[in-house]
Amino acid sequence: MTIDATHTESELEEFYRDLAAVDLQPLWTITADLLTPTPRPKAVPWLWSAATMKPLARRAIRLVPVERGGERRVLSLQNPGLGGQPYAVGTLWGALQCLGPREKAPAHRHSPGAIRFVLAGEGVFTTVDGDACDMHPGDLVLTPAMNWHDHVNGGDGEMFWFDGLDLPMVAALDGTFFEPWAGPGLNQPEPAEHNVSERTYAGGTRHTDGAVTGPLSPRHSRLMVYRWADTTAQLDRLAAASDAPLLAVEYTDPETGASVMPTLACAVHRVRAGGRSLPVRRAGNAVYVVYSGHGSSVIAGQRFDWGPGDMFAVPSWAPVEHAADEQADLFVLTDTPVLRALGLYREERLAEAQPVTSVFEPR
Ligand code: 1HN
Repeated sequence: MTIDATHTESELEEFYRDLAAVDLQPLWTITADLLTPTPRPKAVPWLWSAATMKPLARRAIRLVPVERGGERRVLSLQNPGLGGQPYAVGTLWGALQCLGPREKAPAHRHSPGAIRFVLAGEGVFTTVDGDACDMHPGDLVLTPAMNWHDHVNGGDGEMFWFDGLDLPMVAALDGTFFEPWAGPGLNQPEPAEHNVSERTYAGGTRHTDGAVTGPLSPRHSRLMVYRWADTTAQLDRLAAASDAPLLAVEYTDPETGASVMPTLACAVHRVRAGGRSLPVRRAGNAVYVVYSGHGSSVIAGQRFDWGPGDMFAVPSWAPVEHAADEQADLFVLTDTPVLRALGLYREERLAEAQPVTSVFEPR
C-alpha cells in the first residue's frame, strides 16, 4: 500500500476529526515529549527551610487538633513544578509531621509505605502492627505497606519528624487502599514491652558509594527502628578508614541486605568537614533531609545553602554535589528499588564540579 497522493487537504482534516471523535490520537501529531533522551521530571530542584517550616508547624500545634479524619498533623512538601499536588517529587511524598505534648494520632493502615526520620524532640512512640517503637532524634522508623500504625506522644514536649512515603507511586499505579483502625479506641493498645523488632534485629546499615546496590526484595525489613547511635557509629568507622569527601550508608533489611522497603531506599550521606563531592546524577527521585551541619548542594547548576532541618528535592537525573565546612549528615530517601527492579536504573558520575548559575532563595 502506498500513500494516496490524490487526497485533498479537507480529506485529511476530516480524517483527524473522525479520529478525535472516537477517542483516538495519532502518534505522529503528538507534540508532547513522549520519549525524551533523558528523564525530564516536572518537579524542580527545591528547598524548604526549617526556619520557615518550624514556626508554621508550631502554629499548627496551637491551632489544629489531631483527629480522626485528618489523621495527622503534617505539612507536605509541595514541589512548585507539580501543579499543586502535595508531592515533594513526582514519586515521593515528603513532609514535616509534629505532635504536641500528650497528643495521639489515630491508628490506620494503607497500601503506601512510609518512613519517619526524627528531627527533634523526645517522648513519641510509633506503634507498628503492635510493636511500639520509641523515637529519638536521628532514628529511622518504618511503617511498611498495610502495617497498622499510630503515633503517641507520651511526653510533655513537642516532637518533629520527616515523613517520606511512596504514595505518589502507589497512586500512579491506582493501588491505594486505606483503612482506619476499627477500635476499640482510636489507637492500638500500648504493649507492655516496646521495641520488639529492635531486640531481634538491631543495627542494619551497609557502606555504599551513595548508590543503592544491594539485593532486590519484594518484602520490607522486619526491623522497624534504626537507631542513630548505630548509624553514626558506622559512619565514624567509614570516616576513619577513608578520606573520601562523602561517606554513605544505606539502611538495610538485616535478614536480606536489601533496601528497607520494596519501593523505598533510605540512606545517610555524611559530608566531611571541608569536603566537596563530585556531581552524580541518578535515574529516580530523591528527597534530602539535613540532620546536622551546614553546607550547600549544587543541583542542576543551582546552589542550595542548607542547615539542620532543611529539606530539599533532587528530581531524577539532576546532577547533585555537596559541600560542607563542618561535618554534615544528610538523610536521603529515594525510589531507587523500583527503578532497579524494573531495569530502569542508571547513574552517571561527572568528572568536574558544576558551574553555579544561580543561588536558590528559600521562601
Ligand atoms: C500517614 O499515614 C502519615 O501515619 C503521615 O504518620 C503522612 C501522608 C499521606 C498519607 C498518609 C502517618 C501521610 C500519611
